Amino acid sequence: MNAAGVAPLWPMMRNLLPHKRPIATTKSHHWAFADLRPLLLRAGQLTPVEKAERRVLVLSDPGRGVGSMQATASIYLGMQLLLPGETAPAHRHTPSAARVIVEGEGGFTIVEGEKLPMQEGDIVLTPGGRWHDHAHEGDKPVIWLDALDLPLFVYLEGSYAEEAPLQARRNRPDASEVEYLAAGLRPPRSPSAPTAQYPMMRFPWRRTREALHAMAKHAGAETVELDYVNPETGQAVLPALGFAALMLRPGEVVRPALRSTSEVYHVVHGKGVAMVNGERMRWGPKDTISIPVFSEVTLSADGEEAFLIRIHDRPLQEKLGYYEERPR
Ligand code: GTQ
Repeated sequence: MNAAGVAPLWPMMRNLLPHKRPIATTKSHHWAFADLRPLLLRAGQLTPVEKAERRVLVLSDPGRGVGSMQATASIYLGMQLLLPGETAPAHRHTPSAARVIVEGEGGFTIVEGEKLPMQEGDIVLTPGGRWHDHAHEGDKPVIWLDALDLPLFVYLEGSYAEEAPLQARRNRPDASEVEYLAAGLRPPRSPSAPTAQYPMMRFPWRRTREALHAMAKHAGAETVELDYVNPETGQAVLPALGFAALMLRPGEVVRPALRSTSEVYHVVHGKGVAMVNGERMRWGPKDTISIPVFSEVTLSADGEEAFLIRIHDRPLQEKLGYYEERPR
């Protein structure tokens, strides 16, 4: 069989097609920001950004072993550092990225000429195929969490990048401060002018937080959660990855349905406990937790309110037609 270039299916059948639910390779993990920050700052001392191109520590899935370049099957996560005055050169690549800003002020990403300021808790998109570079006008380090659908592109043998000089910046605020300042309002569109595929590439945290707060006042027993959407289409903001913001009221316990997605929770604010398939994790501000497919997750906040951003691959799974939720 080996010589003929074939292999029997039957010994592998149940690995490929397990009964009733998939087998997760991903192992849930809690990355404490307090552990990552000193390592990242040390990398900042040792590794010039010109040499690194992107100065990033990748959050490696323990289920895939040391040095793994992914956090879950579909989600790559990296903690990126930019020091005052530094720039990370322009490039574009097939995978899409989003950044959640973790620490610092004065950083920004330029996507196709649009300057997107980075403030803590903001989500900034760099969709696949779009030129982007990063820069920093502040006086302290800036740190953000990169989330990319990179593992899919690597698996598909579709991952590559092109490089270019830094981009010129348009001298106006980004679309979240101009065209899409208020929910439910957008500029009129003429039939001859097609809308941009990614009309809004920055989601300011201040507004997300206000919206969650307002919901929380009237939510009763419901979970206080908002999906990030493309303001023109109401669809997910990127082709494969989706984002949601979750507020836990003081002492609140949230038990989501079992979902077919792999996921990541990033803590913007607050402290609490996560139980993931029976494993207890204590989380605090700026920590990150990975969640394998169909996990039993229970989240609870300590005495004060908490805010988390959830990153997941539901948009991809819906395109493939298999997204599913199962009751606890
Ligand atoms: O900032 O463009 O963490 O291209 C990995 C690949 C960040 C980026 C990463 C990238 C970037």
